[in-house]
Amino acid sequence: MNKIRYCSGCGVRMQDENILNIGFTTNLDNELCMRCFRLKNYGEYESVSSNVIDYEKIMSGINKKKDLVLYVVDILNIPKNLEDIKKIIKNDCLLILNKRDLLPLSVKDEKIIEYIKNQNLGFIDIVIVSSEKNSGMDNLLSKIKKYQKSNNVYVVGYTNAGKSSLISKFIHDYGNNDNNLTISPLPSTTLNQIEIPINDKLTLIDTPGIVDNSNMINFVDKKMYKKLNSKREIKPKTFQIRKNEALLVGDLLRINYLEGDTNSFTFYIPNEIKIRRMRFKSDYLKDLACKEVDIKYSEDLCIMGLGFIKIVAGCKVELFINKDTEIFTRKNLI
Ligand SMILES: Nc1nc2c(ncn2[C@@H]2O[C@H](COP(=O)(O)OP(=O)(O)OP(=O)(O)O)[C@@H](O)[C@H]2O)c(=O)[nH]1
Ligand SMILES: [Mg+2]
Repeated sequence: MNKIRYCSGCGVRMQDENILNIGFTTNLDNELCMRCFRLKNYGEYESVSSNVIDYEKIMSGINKKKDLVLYVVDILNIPKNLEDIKKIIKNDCLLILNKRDLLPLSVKDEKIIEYIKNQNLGFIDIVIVSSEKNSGMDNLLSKIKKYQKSNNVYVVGYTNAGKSSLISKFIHDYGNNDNNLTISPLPSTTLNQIEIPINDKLTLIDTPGIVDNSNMINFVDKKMYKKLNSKREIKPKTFQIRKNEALLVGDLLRINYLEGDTNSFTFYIPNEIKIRRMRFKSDYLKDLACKEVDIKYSEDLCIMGLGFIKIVAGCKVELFINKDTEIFTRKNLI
């Protein structure tokens, strides 16, 4: 009988029988499955359908225990209803806002923490980190020590939030093991839960990301994935806009300004995505779904996967965008 081995990059059970199935390796003594090996060594991305992930089993396993859960969220793309995670996980949750490096340094962390605390969503605490820049980790470690119920601490969140990246930094900063977790800009990189002992008091458990079907990342090509997964501090771009003017954001989004006074739109989106003015009368991108949005005074327009636009005055806009991408408004975050 074949021995049972799990890939230390994505957690999948390895097999040496079918190259077309996940977990394939030529040698069951390898640490990594072929997909993780290729990703790490050659940067070759191979997407995997999230259907292969047994979320129900993983999530119900977490619920059966009282262990602390770290809920990792991409700070640029904070979900509309952060508290929805509680429908899936009943454990104590520490909210981790990751990718801090994307927001300008001038933004105050305390302000963002207050903003979320004021919503009383039931998280036991909120921590802001950057896995990329390895910042905020000491603070996170001290909060984990404060709230952990046992050695085991689960790391959950939507796909691409940076769960594996965060754990890798923990291994690097506080652990004595090798770091083998696979990290990639594609959704569904981690395929099964993986236990990573950090020290004799803490084991982090990486889990596959929950797939958010309303995230733009699902509808773009690999080149655009990389752009949306930026590593550079955002330089916010402000546009003054008036009635009957239009803006084009990459080839992803068109904004028609329908009603309202002269307004100011400040874009917090990856620098790699270009924004330009376009003719209001042009038909460009009009084949995409059209969504009308009423924006109140001091609200952000959030576009899941792309980032957000800070808007000053109330107005009405018309957006042309992929039909499944979620769009919502919220009070200005910053
Ligand atoms: N700018 C920035 N990018 C980050 C940060 N943390 C992670 N990333 C990037 O986000 C992408 C996803 O990272 P992963 O660690 O694979 O995310 P994950 O949550 O484990 O994803 P799944 O395994 O698919 O659920 C990669 O391109 C990372 O380099 C961060 O702090 N800042
Ligand atoms: Mg992962």
